[in-house]
Amino acid sequence: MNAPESTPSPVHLKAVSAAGQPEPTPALQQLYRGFERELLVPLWTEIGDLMPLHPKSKAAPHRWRWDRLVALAGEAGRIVPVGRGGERRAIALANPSLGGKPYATPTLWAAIQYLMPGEDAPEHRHAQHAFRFVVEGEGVWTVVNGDAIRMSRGDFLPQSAWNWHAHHNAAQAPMAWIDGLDIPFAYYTESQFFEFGRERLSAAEKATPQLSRSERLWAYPGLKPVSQTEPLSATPLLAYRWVDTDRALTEQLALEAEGHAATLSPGHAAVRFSNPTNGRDVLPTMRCEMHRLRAGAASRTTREVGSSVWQVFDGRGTVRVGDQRWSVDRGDLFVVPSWQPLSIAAEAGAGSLDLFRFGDAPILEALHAHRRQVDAD
Ligand code: GTQ
Ligand code: FE2
Repeated sequence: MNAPESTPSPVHLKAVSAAGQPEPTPALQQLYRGFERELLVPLWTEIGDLMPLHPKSKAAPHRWRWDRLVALAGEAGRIVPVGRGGERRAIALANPSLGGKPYATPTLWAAIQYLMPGEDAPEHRHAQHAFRFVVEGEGVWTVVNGDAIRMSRGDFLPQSAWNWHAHHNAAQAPMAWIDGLDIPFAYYTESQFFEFGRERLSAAEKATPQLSRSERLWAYPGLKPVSQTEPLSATPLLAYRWVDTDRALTEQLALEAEGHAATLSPGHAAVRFSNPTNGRDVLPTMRCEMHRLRAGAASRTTREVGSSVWQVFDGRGTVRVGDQRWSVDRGDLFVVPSWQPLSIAAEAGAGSLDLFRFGDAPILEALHAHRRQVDAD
C-alpha cells in the first residue's frame, strides 16, 4: 500500500530475520501493516526483550573518578549560582546506556552537590526519598524541618519524603558530598510531588550544633524514647555518625579474628543503616550500607535483582562488574546494574577498603521480586 518495500518497518525486519517467526509471506506483511495501523504489537516479535530468561539491564556498569567530579563541581561553584528555581548545585551521574538521562541506574539518582562558603540551598520538600553521604570535608549543616544536622566525613544522613530541607555552608571552604535519591523511580511511576519552602533560614536554623535534635532523641542504640514508640516508615534518626559505623565494622573484623561468626565472608564486614522504629531499611525505597574489606580480602561474587551505586570511602582495590574491571580509589563511584555479577577486592599490603553503597532492594523486596545469588568461588 503506502510504505514502499525498500523501507520496511522494524517489525517487518524482525519477522524475516528472527528464529521462531512465521514465514515472511505477503499475507504476513499485510497482517503486520494492519497491526501498525491499529497500534497493535504482537508478543512473538518482542518476547526476547520483554520476557528474557533473567534480567538484562539497559544500564551499563560504569565507574566515575572522584577527582574529576570534584574538579567540575568546583568549576560549577565558581560559575553557577545556587538559589530558588534550580534549587541545588547538584550534578548527576548519567549512566552511559540510559540515553543521556541523569540517571545512574534505571531507579536511582546519584549526584555530587557543592556549596561555596556561606552559601545556602533554599528550603523545599518532595515526594522523593533522599540521603547525603560525605566522603570528605565538613562545614555544611543540612536543616531538616528546622533541625540543623552537621555533615562530616563518613556521616550518612537519610532524609525521607516530604520533609522540609535546606543546606547551609557555615564554613570558610567549599564542601562537596553525594546525594542519593529515587528520582528515576518516581519519574517512571509518575508519583512526584514538590513544594517550595521559605527563601531564607532563620538565625536559629543557621545554628551549628554538634548534635541535631533527632540524634539527641534517637541515637542511643537499642533505646527508644518511650514517648515515641509508634513504628515509622522512614527513620527519625537523621544522622548516622562515622565514629559508630567505623567501630561496628572494626568490631566485626575483630570478632572474626577471634573465631566468632560476624562477617559476610572472610575479611568482609558490612553494616546496614536501619530505621530504629521498625528495624527495616533506613528509607522505604533505598537500602544503604557500609562495607569494609580487610587488606588483601575479596568479596564473594554476587548478583542481585535491582541496581546499586557504590562509592569508595577509603582505601584502594579492584572491582569487577559484569565484563568490566576497574581499579578504584577514594571517592570513586560505580554502578552495578540488575543481575550483573559483582566482586570487590581490597589491595594487599595496604589499609582496608571501605565502601558505601545504596540500592533499590526495598522496592523489589516489597513486590516479592528480589533475588540474590552468590556465585561459587
Ligand atoms: O539536596 O535537596 O541531588 O532535592 C537532587 C534533588 C539534591 C537536595 C539532589 C534534591 C536535592
Ligand atoms: Fe531536595
